[in-house]
Amino acid sequence: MTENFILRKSIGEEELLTLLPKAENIDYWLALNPNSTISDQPFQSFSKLSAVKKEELDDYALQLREEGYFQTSELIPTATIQEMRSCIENVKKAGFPPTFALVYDVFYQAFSHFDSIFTGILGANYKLIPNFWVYYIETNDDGKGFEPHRDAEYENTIGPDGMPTVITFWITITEATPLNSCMYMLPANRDPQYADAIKNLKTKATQFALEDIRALPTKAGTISCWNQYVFHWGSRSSKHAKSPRISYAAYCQRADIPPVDDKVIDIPSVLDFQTRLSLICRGLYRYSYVNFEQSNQASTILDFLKKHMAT
Ligand SMILES: O=C(O)CCC(=O)C(=O)O
Ligand SMILES: [Fe+2]
Repeated sequence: MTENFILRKSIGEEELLTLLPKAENIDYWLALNPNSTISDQPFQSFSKLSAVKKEELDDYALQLREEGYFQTSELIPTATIQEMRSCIENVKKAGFPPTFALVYDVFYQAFSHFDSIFTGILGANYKLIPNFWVYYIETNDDGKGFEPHRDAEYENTIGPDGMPTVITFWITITEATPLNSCMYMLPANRDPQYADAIKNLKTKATQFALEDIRALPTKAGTISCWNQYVFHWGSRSSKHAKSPRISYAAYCQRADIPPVDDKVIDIPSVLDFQTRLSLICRGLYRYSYVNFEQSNQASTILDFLKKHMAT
């Protein structure tokens, strides 16, 4: 494991340990959210909805090239966002890390709404890299997002045209504000160390001016995308915040470069319950590995995650 993994996020191990056996049972999840489905083909209803206008796409591509990120308008319908939120709230109330909500179809069906943007940015047949995480930032002073970092898992993923071949997508399920932990971004063109970061994943961000930090308040149902090297973080929440900040994230890559990771998923494709569980376990293992390693229950949890990752 590299230094990258130390950055990541904490999990309540003791609670998780007692819950793990339930996680293997699809009926448990279906009963937990009776209005949501878990089918073998969550992309089945996949259709090219809401094609984005060319001028809009050109703007996104330009900002991505110059500043390393872009954000869309609100693309996901309210009913879909509400279903996602119920799934996440119920999974969390049951004591699981919110990332387990990704067993439900709705999070994959939502690709219908992003498809034209991802295709415009990454080209046809782009792939999902299932580095999953669901963020649930509580409305208190302890709540905070993921600390300042570059995603920096893969080097040299900027093409000759300046466009990324891999993007992170981060989708808001509630509105993100400075009070409940929105994203903060150092635009690539304000970061003196950005060019080095593309080649050297360990490059820090220590030379920028504070006034160049940009807050990204974001409405629910919006897609934010950034490249692997732009410096960013989820800020600290406040007890005065009215609503938790909830979002989910993963990566996509172009189809015409070799897979950047060990798991890369076609869209649409079969993605049954077992596979989804294995990908959720992979995300938890990958991004919480250090936490688990330090806890007393670590070996049981890691064994569970590894068993499912192998399926
Ligand atoms: O939501 C957050 O706090 C951080 C998200 C992030 O850094 C990412 O998805 O790359
Ligand atoms: Fe990140």
